[in-house]
Amino acid sequence: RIKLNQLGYAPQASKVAVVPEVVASEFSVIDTADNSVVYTGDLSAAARWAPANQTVALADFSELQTPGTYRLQVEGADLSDPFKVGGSPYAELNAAAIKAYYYNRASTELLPEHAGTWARAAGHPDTNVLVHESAASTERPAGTAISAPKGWYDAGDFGKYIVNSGISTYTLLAALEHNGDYYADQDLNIPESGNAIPDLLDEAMWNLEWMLDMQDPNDGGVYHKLTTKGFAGAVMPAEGTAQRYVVQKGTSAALNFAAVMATASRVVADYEEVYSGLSDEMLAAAESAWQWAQANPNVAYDQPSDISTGAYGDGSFGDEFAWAAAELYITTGNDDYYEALDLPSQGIGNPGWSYTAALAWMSLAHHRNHLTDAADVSLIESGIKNFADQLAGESEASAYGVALSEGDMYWGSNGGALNKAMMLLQGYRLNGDARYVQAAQALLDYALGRNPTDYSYVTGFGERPPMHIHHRQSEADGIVDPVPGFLAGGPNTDAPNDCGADQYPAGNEAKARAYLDHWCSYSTNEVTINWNAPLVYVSGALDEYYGE
Ligand code: 9MR
Repeated sequence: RIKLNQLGYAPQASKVAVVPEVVASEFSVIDTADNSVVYTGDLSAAARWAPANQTVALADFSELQTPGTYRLQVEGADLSDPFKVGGSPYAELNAAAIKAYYYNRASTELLPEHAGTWARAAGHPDTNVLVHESAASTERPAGTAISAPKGWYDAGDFGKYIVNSGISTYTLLAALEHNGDYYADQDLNIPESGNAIPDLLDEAMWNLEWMLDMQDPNDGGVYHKLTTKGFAGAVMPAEGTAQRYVVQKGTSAALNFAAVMATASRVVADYEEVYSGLSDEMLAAAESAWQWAQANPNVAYDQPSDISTGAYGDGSFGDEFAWAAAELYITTGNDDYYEALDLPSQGIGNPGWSYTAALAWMSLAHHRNHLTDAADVSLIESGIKNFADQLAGESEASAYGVALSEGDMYWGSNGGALNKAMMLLQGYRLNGDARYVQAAQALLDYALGRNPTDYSYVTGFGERPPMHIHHRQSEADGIVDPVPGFLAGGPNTDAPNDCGADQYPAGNEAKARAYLDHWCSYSTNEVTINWNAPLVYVSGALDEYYGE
């Protein structure tokens, strides 16, 4: 099959398809309206792409800008799926990717007027959560009941994890900070739609309110997670009624919390008339969590023996310290935080739940013209530029034309791909270099069908979306279509025993093909708040740049 973005392209966008190895050296684009050939071009020389262990050529039809519905034709290959050029091809995708968070809200029923066929009863009120013995303190001994409602379910499970809420909530807030006009009037049809707040912020607030309750007001420490002792089966939220606990305080939780609350503090400050006092409250919460982490700089999460939900364990805290310090610095203008950040010694790699230093660079770059004299703005700019150059170079050297190699095929590879796109867009935001947008577009294309599995990895979008995501509601609700707007984790070979290694196509021979659209495949077909977040950021940014 010819592999391309199954949602299509804005007229000005770069448009590249991946063609399996064929004898032909040319391709043509035909208009589906009358089968006329509207564009012809040369295929690139075929080359091998290691992650798929396949030899492919590229068809670049970026010059085709006339709106319409087309197919790509290459002798020796099947006619491609139809695709569109024109309009705002990612507006609905962006709205759905945000609405996926609404569908994953804990502690509330989803009404038919907002959720349509996916309406469901409330689950997990979380008003009677017990302090697990691993989190016991003098003021809150084991078994103390606390209330920490709302928040999003992390993923296909019903857990609420502070560490993963960190990058996820931040990324949504960054989308709003960076592309505020785009989100100002978006109508997601969520319960808060129509209030004075952008729907994206309303949605983020659902999780921020929960996060605030995860801080122990007695010492500023933050619980690592709120979950049952083990995972629930494939049931609806209302049936997941086992006792929930807050488990362990830790350095990573405190710093993720501090970074997100410092970010949220400056975002909600623009809406003081609605969120009276909340900005100050969030900043105070961030600073007390930071203080707790100063006093407890090396408390790694250590899963208690009676708990088996997600660990999100991370033993290296330098990147979390840097990120929290950066956000506190930007929000307060206090140079002590800039010193604590120690920017010259922070590298930049692709962000992820366990690696957050890149988020410090990203935030500093966005705010670079409003920092105190302490900040080294040229260092900030060169850091972002160097990383974006590296990614653009990877993209241009790749046979698939995407900045992905075998090492990128880890658990959550699709989220990783879109985080690379987000970082490329940080380069574009600095200097407007079109190469960065092209490489970001290629990664979004990858997620939407330009990949070796031929899936568009977002539920409800494209010709061949996943139908059996590892998501309890989607599995248990008896509805054929999964909850829409969720990005499947994507191919990897980290835990093939979930379905049985022999079930996965190609396995270690071709990691980018190791994907199964099956409920059993929690390692490749689960959905999470952290993977959806860069889908939101990137689809919104590209739609804003190129959409109509
Ligand atoms: O995203 C996490 C991935 O990086 C880890 O390799 C994997 C195994 O530890 O866990 C993933 O996170 C899961 C979390 O622990 C629980 N909720 C579902 C998450 C996605 O699978």
